[in-house]
Amino acid sequence: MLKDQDRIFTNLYGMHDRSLAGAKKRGHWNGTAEIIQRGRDTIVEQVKASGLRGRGGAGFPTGLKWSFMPKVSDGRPSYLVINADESEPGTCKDREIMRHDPHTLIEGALIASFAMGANACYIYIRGEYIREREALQAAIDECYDAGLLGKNAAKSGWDFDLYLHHGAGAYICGEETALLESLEGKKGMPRMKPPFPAGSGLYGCPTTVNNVESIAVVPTILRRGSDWFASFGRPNNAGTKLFGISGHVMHPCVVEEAMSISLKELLDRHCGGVRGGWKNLKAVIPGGSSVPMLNAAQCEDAIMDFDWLREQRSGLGTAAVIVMDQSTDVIKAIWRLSKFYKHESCGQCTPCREGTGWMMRVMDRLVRGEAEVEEIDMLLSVTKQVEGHTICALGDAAAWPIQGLIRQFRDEIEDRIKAKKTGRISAVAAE
Ligand code: L3W
Ligand code: SF4
Repeated sequence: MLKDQDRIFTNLYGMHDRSLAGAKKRGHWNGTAEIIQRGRDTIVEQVKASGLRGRGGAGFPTGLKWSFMPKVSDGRPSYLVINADESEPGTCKDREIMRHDPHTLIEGALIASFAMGANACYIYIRGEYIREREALQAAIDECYDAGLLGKNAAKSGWDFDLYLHHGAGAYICGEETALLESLEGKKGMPRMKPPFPAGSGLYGCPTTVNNVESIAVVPTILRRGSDWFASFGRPNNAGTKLFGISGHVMHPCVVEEAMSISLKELLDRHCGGVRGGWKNLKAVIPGGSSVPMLNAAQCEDAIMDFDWLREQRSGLGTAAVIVMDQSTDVIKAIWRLSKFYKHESCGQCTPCREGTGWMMRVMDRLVRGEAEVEEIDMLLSVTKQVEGHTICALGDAAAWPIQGLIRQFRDEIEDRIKAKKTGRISAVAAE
């Protein structure tokens, strides 16, 4: 278990002093100028050595991503954009950072921007996060007043401005290129990649888009050392990590733990275990709504990191752990997600626009048991035609949970169809 002294986000645990004075007491903004004076290359190398992988869902190595930014400007400015559009169903970890520890994020933004040659950073915050944007804006104002932002920020010799931009409620704006479009004042529609943002991002300029948690851990990594961060978790899965646990546990919570903790320890230690005991567990979505669920047998041995979950054909995603006990109608749970993805598809590419509608309509019948058994394979084939054939990852995200449902609970889907045909069930509420 992670010891208290190794937690980065200590303010989540009861103190709730998010002021600059409180942040300084916890060690933030301590020696920031000295960190910056290590130089760009050293900072990037230290982040690489820490093994930090992006905390937004894809797990791309953070230091490597930073190294794609140009070392010498061709006249275009470089930007850091922080993705705070946390909208993945089940996910609320970045909210905790912005609400309770905004200074950790702001200090990280300054250091990361310097390391990428950016004099400006935009934080794109989910529109519904009203209290969080108030907390962040208050912290940004405090920093300008204290000389930690602006010209010669924190006496580092680096000029740095930080802007907070509010989203307006579209899930797709959490996709990095849709976010950039939205930031430019356009409709939030994903761009084709390549070019990746490091080559052509915000206003056609070199840009790195990083998740809130990825940036907020950087100052502590650079203070305590890459080896310290890399000492947590299995190889290639380094660090401490925020997990947001919801659903059928006794005490849902957001908690910081060492990467590669077992699912059992995570739930028992921090959430009072599964409602009705471990034997009552039916399934777990381990990383937000876009990743396929694990069945109870897989959960027995589950290790909460990128590689173990990928080997199980699931994923760590946003580390939003959604626990479902035996009372759960898993078909209905995934039907609800398919409605969500249909609604949030931006509609610009055909496999996603049409496929999400197809998948939702078949799920509509499956949840009521009003389909033919053969339609299960037809649905699976539709998911395969969507997966990997779209401009952005929303198509995959719509396909994968359905694939997981069919893989883990085909019997339950077939039983429902048979029960409906023989009159054993009359209707399943699908509202
Ligand atoms: C330069 C290359 N850059 C990749 C960069 C790329 C991006 C990052 C990861 O989706 C997933 C998605 C959701 N040269 C590069 C390169 N990059 N190759 O690396 O890229 P990618 O395409 O693997 O993923 P993505 O498009 O960032 C993210 C999943 O996360 N997800 C949840 C998302 C929701 C939230 C939220 O609510 N906050 O994050 C959960 O699983 O489905 O699969 O920066 O540019 N050759
Ligand atoms: Fe839009 Fe869906 Fe295509 Fe992404 S996959 S660009 S959300 S239509």
